[in-house]
Amino acid sequence: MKLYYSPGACSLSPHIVLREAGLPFELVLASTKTHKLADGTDYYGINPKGYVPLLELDNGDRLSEGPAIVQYIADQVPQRNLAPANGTMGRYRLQEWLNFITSELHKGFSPLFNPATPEDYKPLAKDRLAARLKWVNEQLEGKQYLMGERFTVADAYLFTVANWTQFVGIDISGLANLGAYMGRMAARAAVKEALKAEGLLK
Ligand SMILES: N[C@@H](CCC(=O)N[C@@H](CS)C(=O)NCC(=O)O)C(=O)O
Repeated sequence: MKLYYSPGACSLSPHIVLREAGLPFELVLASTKTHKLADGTDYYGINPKGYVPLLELDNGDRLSEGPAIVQYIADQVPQRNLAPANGTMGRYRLQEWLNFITSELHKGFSPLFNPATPEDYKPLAKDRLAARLKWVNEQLEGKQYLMGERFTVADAYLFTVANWTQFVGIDISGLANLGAYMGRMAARAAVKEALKAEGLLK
């Protein structure tokens, strides 16, 4: 498989999951600014949406949208328990998290990274994200991971987006559960390997 990614972007989530899954894959850098690959290939020709992540399967099929990609990877290695089984309430709970992270967190950060966003909108966007993260902090009370004691693909996604708080000036130092969770996630071998491979950790 090939994962089209950009360092530190939301593609870090499926990147972590591929490593947690122990599956072989190739990383292909796709610039979110120029929309070109390192060799100059137009990325829009590969993913007409222009964004990462994109997973290319060995049969050539291409799957986009982070929440779908991470579930696909989890389902290739059911023995690793990266997601509750399809059709169970646990899977719907996982999807509830993935949808929350994608729509309420991830897309809340996007305007903060966009140079075209008017400055006076940014405090509003940050306050909204801070309120959402406070709620996540409460949900993590007494839990190791979002779904309980076990890591799931939703954790790779939450870690990826919550990590962006440091770049946009959202202070999460008062959110003790979230802080401890981020430390636990950063200590996972797959997370460290993914960060290293993206040039984000020495
Ligand atoms: N709905 C997509 C959004 C992906 C997305 O926002 N990707 C960003 C990086 S975090 C990107 O590639 N932006 C560049 C662009 O949209 O051209 C998903 O959840 O996978």
